[in-house]
Amino acid sequence: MKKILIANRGEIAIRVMTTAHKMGIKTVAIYSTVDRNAPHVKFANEAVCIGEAPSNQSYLLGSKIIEVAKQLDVDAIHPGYGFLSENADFAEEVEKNDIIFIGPKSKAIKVMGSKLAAKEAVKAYDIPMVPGIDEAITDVDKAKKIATEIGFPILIKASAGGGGKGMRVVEEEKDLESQMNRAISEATSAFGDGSVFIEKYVASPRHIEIQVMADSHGNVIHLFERECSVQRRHQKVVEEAPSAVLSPELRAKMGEAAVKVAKACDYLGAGTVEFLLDENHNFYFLEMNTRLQVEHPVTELITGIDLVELQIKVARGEKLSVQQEDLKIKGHALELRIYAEDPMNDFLPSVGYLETYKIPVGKGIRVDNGFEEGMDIPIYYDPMLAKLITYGATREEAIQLMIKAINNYDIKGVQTTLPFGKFVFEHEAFKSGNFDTHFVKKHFTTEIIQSATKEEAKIAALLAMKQYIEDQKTVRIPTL
Ligand code: MV4
Repeated sequence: MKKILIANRGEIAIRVMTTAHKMGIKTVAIYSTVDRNAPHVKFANEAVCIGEAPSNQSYLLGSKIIEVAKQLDVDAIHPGYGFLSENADFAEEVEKNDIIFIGPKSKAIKVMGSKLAAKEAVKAYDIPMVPGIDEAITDVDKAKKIATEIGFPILIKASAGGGGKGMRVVEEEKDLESQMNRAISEATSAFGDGSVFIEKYVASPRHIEIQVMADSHGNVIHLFERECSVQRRHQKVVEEAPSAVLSPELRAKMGEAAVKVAKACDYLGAGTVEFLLDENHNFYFLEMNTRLQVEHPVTELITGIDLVELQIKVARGEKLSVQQEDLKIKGHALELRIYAEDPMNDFLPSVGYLETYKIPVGKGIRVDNGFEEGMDIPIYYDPMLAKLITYGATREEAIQLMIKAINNYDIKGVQTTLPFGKFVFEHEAFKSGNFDTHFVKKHFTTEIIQSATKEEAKIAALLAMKQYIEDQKTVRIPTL
C-alpha cells in the first residue's frame, strides 16, 4: 500500500493522514470548493477538488471519488466517519474497482445497518439483548400483546434507524396504537423503510461501547470500553476510557460479547459494539457501528495502540500483531468534542470566522484538530472543530488536566461547547462517576454556564481595575 485517499475532511482526515505518513504511505485529500484552503488539503501529499460545497455534490459523490482514486493510482480509500463510511454500496464499488476499502466488507456494513438484521445475525451467539421482538411489526394487536408480555414502558425503534433516530417511548397501552403509527410513518419518510420493532424500555441506562478489531485471518480482539453516557439528544459530547463503573469481570464479559458480535458478521477492521448497562449492571447489545468512531482516541491513549495503523495493517491482509492477553488498560483518558455550537442558545450551530484559535499544549494533552485561526467555518458540514483529549494516571488527574486545558483553549469569533465541557467536568455527578444517559437533561441549564461566564467577566474586570490603579500610582515625569 503506497498511497491512500481519505474520503473525508476536518480533524479525522488529518488524523488518518498522520498515521499514513508515519507508515511511509502517501496521501490524497479530496475537498469541496469551500474547503480549498482547509488544513486537511494542505496536510495531504496531493489534493483534488471534487465538487461544490453541499456534501451531496462533493464528499458523498462515491463514483467521482473512486474515479479520482483510479486516476491518481490510489491503493486504498479510508472513509473516516460520517459521509460514506457506512455506505455498503460505496464499500462494494471501491472493492470492485480493485481498490482496498479500509473497513469491513460491504455485507457486514449492510447487516449492521439494519437493527433487525443485526439481531438476526447475532441470535445464535448467546449475546444478551433487551427483552423484545426481533422482527418488524405492523399489527397493532400483536404489538399490544407483546408489550403487555414484556411490560410497559416499552420503546418503539426503527430498524433502519440508529443513534436514537426514530425511537418512541410508550408508557401505557392506550398510547401504543398512535405511537406505533407515528413511528412507522416517520421511519418510512426518514429511511424509506417503515419496519419498526419493540423493546423493553431501559429507563436509566449507561451507554458503554466496546472497541473491536478484526483481521482477515479470523482473529478478533477487543480494546476495552468507552463510556459515552454524557450526550445531549443522542449527540455525544464527552467520552472516557475506561468506564468508572465496570469491574474487571464485567469488562471481560462485555468484551467477549463484543468479539462474538464481530464474529457473527464476519467483521474486518475497526468496529464498535454498543451496549446499554442498566442500574443492576446487566448489559444488552444495542447495535454495531462499522467505522472508526469519533471517540477512538481515548482507547488509543489507555492501550497505547494506534487504531488507524491497525486498520491499515489488517486492510493490507496482515495478521493482528497483538493478542487479547497482551492488552492492558493503563491510565485514564477523557475526550471533549469542541463544536462550534452555542450552549447558551440550545446548541445552535455558531459558524463564522475563527478570529482567534489557540490550542492548549502540554503533557497529557492531545488535540485532534481540523481548523486554524483566520478560517471561516463552513455551514455545510458537521460543526465539530476539534477533540480535546486528556490522559492521566488516574481519572481525577485526567479531569484536572481537562479543566486546565479548557481554560487554555482560546477560541474567539464563534461560540463553542468549551464552557459546557467545563460544566460537565466540574460537576459532582460526573466527578463521582455516578451518572447515566440523562446527565445533561438532569443537570444542565444555560444559567449555570451563564453565571460561570459572568463570574469570569467579573474577575477579569476586577483585575483590569487593579492594574489601572497600579498604573495610576506610577510616578509620572511631567512633560516639559
Ligand atoms: C434504548 C434505550 C432504552 N431502552 N433501548 C439510543 C441510541 C440508540 N443506539 C439506542 N438508544 C437507546 N436505546 C432500550 N431498549 C435508551 C437509548 C438511549 C440512549 C442510548 C445510548 C446513549 C444515549 C441514549 C439516550 C437516550 C436513549
